[in-house]
Amino acid sequence: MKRILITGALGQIGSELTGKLQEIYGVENVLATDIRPIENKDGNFALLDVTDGERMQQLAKDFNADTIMHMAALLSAKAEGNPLFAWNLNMGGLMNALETARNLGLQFFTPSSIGAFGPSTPKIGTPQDTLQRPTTMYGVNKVAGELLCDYYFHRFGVDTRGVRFPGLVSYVTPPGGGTTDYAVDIYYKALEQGSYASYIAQGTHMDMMYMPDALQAIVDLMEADAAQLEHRNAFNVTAMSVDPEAVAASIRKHLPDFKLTYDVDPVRQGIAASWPDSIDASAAEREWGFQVKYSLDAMTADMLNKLREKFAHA
Ligand code: AKB
Repeated sequence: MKRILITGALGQIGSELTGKLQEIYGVENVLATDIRPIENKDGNFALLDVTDGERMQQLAKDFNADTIMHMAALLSAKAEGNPLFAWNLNMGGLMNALETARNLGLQFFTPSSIGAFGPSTPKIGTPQDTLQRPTTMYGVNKVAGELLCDYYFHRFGVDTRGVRFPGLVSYVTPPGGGTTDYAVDIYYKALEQGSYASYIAQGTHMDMMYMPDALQAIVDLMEADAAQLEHRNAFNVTAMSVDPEAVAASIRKHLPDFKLTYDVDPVRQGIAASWPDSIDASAAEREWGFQVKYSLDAMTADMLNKLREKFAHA
């Protein structure tokens, strides 16, 4: 992996992944693309609507890419608001990225999600290989995407790889339109207002991971010896299983007066209730050495420090 084209480079993961890849492989070896223009960033950038497969392939060819990381997607709550648009963007973009990889012989990465599971999936210690009957458009897209990535490997020999991300927490780019976003918002509000009204109900557990661990997981999987990969795509990865109260309790270790209240949003609560409480990441640990550095408390300490610095410089 040395010449990498990233789609969705201004998104929640893409904006940090771009910097990480530039650090590892060199600024000149990363081409960031997004549908929105980029401002004040180092490195190569091109405008790209991922539903335009011809342009995607031309950009990858001109850049002499050997890898494509397809990050552009509509998240779960937004996708429920506009299911047809979500299908066209999430599936159309993915097909274009897979075709680009197939035609140009590129290594390929795309994230799946805990959203690929549904209410009939085992909720606790959700296995790597299990029942997947999601009830959201986002989940339908993710399951179809996982299958397509496997298909492109078996049918065309494309070196496809991917993980199922849990909710990702970061102080850099706010997420947009996800179900797990409360776990980011809560830190901002803790510092700004000393209180937070959670749209996810008390006792609703979901998996989460701190962004530095998520970025390292992507690099480690892409660098892993292909011979060790039994699964290749959609590896369960997680760092913690938390509900809003657990995050609040962790915040109170730094801000003892922090108050958590509830103002539950039925749409996002319904999605959260259909997802696992905790997933089992042992296949990723076994096959490519997946591990995390940040527990809930370590993440909280870092989030609060970094957000304080960010607010001080705003
Ligand atoms: C979302 O909430 O939609 C995402 C995800 C878990 O895929 N963060």
